[in-house]
Parts: sequence; structure tokens; C-alpha cells
Amino acid sequence: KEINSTEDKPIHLKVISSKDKTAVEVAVSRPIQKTSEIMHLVNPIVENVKNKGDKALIDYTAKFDGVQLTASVLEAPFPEEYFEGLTEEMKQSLDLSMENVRKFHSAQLQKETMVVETQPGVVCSRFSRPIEKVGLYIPGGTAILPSTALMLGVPAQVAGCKDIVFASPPRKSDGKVSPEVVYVASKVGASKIVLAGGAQAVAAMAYGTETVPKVDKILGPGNQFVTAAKMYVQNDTQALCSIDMPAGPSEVLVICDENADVDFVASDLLSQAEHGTDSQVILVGVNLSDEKIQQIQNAVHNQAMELPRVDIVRKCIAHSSIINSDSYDEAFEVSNKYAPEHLILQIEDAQSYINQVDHAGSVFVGAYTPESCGDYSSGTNHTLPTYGYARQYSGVNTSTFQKFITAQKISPEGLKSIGKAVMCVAKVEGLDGHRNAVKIRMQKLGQIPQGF
Ligand code: HSO
Ligand code: ZN
Repeated sequence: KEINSTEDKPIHLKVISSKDKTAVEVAVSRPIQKTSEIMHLVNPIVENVKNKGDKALIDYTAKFDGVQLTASVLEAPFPEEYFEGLTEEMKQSLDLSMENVRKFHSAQLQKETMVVETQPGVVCSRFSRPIEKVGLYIPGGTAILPSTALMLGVPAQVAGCKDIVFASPPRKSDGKVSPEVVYVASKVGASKIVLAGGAQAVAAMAYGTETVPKVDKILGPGNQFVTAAKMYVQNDTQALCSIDMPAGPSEVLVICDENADVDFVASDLLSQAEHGTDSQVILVGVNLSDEKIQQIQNAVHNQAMELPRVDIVRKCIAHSSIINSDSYDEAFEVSNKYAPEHLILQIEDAQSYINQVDHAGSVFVGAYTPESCGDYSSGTNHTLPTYGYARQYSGVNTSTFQKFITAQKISPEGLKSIGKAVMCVAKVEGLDGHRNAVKIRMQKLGQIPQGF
């Protein structure tokens, strides 16, 4: 359904000078997430699915998605009728996107064993293994997201995951999921699609049900219920399940200077704003003139009015700001403080500023690099850290679907060179068993160090 705004208030961002530190502080603060309230609602759902399996899953799907299913799981090869409506053009577009994501994520694959001889005869190594079973959550809601399916599915396939399971809420109209999602699922070799969403889908994949396989890791964005359920199962040793990262609303920070194209800048702000009313959109200007700011505001308004999701955009822009800074250095200071999920650089010689970026999920360099390209088709991943977690988290990448196992092989010569150090540290820790495991071998080699 098209949403048409009837309001005629201009869609403008709040303008702040970087000198007004308090206002900047407010502009770059994130809304507080009330996790405990959500947890209250999510816990019984998760527990029910854990204890009652498929029956609870089907009941929740009827209750929350308005779809009465007889079975929640679609097995590969997926039935023809689930691909209905898929055009040739769409297949080609998804194919091109998947190919680029595959190229970029294959280059990240660390297959070779890393070997380091730390001392003569002490050989340490590390090798990777795919996480065997992964559950990929594809949100439903206001937009269908085949791009999320491919951003999670392709790296999982590249990493060599043995079982890839998708979960997505079924459509009210026919109880299916979009054919684009089914197409991607089949292309990445998914074994199943769980027709369920929300906390119940997460619980089903974390604990397993009669028909849903239990997975080792759950990935993918979702609403607060999905996020809360992921946090819950991650902390439950009965689930023995990890997650990709904490998720918050999507966000962008654009840095532009006086020479930036105002239409480009506005379009980037709006492509993020249309994600949701809670999306965060910040423009940091470098010494922008009043005229330039006005031109940007006008472009935002005019472009926004043409968007079908203008009502969502309007609400998002209402809490968005332009922070006008005094210099490029100051602009990057603000950006690093915010640690945006997406950072767009619409400044002269943008590439040369990359070394000033300390915290960001993904960077879009130069006027002709809109975020949309990274969202869909260029090859980088669009599952990125939000809420300031770019300070410590990376976006989804090939290693997200791998784990690394270390090994060591020590020769008698190697033991001679590190044995004394081991015994010495074991002694101070009061762990005689540890010390003895070395001592017993050193004795065999006739090499007991003095004092041990
Ligand atoms: N920008 C979103 C990803 C997305 N955009 C999906 C369109 N579809 C969050 O990074
Ligand atoms: Zn997007």
C-alpha cells in the first residue's frame, strides 16, 4: 500500500553548529533501548517454543502473522509454486549481486593453515572450520528483504557451512515468503526455510523442534523481539547457540563539503531514512554556507515528497540533524564519536581521508558511491554494526561463519627451550599438576632445571 503524506510541513533537518557541544551530544546520542521490558514479553515465547516445539511455533505464527500453517518448514528443493512471480530481470539482478558478494567474500576466505615456529621445535598453527549449522533470519514487515538473504547466505556458503537454514515470517496473503527470498535460498544451497518470524523463529532454530533443525549460530537483523530472543538464547547454555551481533536501528552519517552535489547528499540521507521511523540520519557539513544548507534542505524535502514511504521519512527526518563543523578534522572527530553503521564521504579527495576513519561499519567513498550499492550489489556486506557497536564489532564477513582452531607440536628440543618457563609459571600459580606434566618429560630427557 502506498503511503501518501497529507502534511505540508517542510521535511527539514535540524541545523546545529559544532560549537554547540550540548546540541551535538544530543544529535549523536542513540535512543535508549528498553531491553528489560521487551525481555519480559519475549521470555515466555522462547520458553514455549523450547518446550512445546512445532505446536507452539505454529500457534505463534497464527497469532502474530495471521497465518494458520499446517507445517512450518519448507524443505529443499523448494516447490515450483514458491518461485511464482519471479521475473527474469529480478533473477539476473540477484545473480549479479550474489556474484559480487561471492567474489568479495571468497577473497576473505582463510583456508590455509597458518604455521609459526615460535622457538626451534615449538610449532604453533591455526586452521579454520566452518560453523556447521547456521540459521539466517530474514525479516518480514514493511519491506521484503532478499538482499539480506543473499548478504547472509552467500558468505555462509563461501565459508562451507554444512547446513544453511533460513527463517522468515510468512505473508498474510498466501502463507508463503517472497519468491526472491526463496530464489536466494535455493541459490545458496539452503536446506530449509522456516516459515516463521519473531522470537518464535529464533527459539525454534536455537533449540530445534520436531521439524526445525537446531543450529549453532543465528544471524540476521530483526525487530526488538528478534534481537531480544537472540540475546536470550545466546545466554542459555541449553541452546548452545551464538549470534552475529547486537542489532539496533539502521543509521548513516554523511560528511559533505561545500562542493558536494546537494541532490546526491539528500538522496543518501533519504535512502537511509526510509528504512524506518527510528532510523538515524546525520549530515556533518564541513564549513557549509547558509545557502548550501538551504539547498540541501530543499533537496531533502523535494525528493522526500516523491517517495512512497514519505511518512516514514518524515518521522525519521524530524529527529535528524545537520551538524556544521569548522574543518575536515572536526567532521571526522564527530563521525568517530558516533561510530556510524554507514559512513558516506561526499568531500573532495575523499579517498585520502580514509585514514581518519577509526570507527564505522562500512565506508562509501566519493560522490558516485551511494550506500544503496553496498546494500545490494557491489560486493561488501550490508549486515553491519549499529548503535555505536562499530567501535568493537565488524560487519558480517566470511569469518563470521568460521571458527579457528589452534594446534601445536613440540619436539624434545622445543620442550627443552620452553619447559623451564612453564614450570616456573605453574609454580607461582600453585598448579603442581601442570608443572609435573613438563617435569616428567624433562626427566626423561635428563634436563631437569635447577630448583624444580
Ligand atoms: N541499509 C540496510 C540494508 C538494506 N537496505 C537492505 C536495503 N535493503 C541496513 O544496513
Ligand atoms: Zn538500506
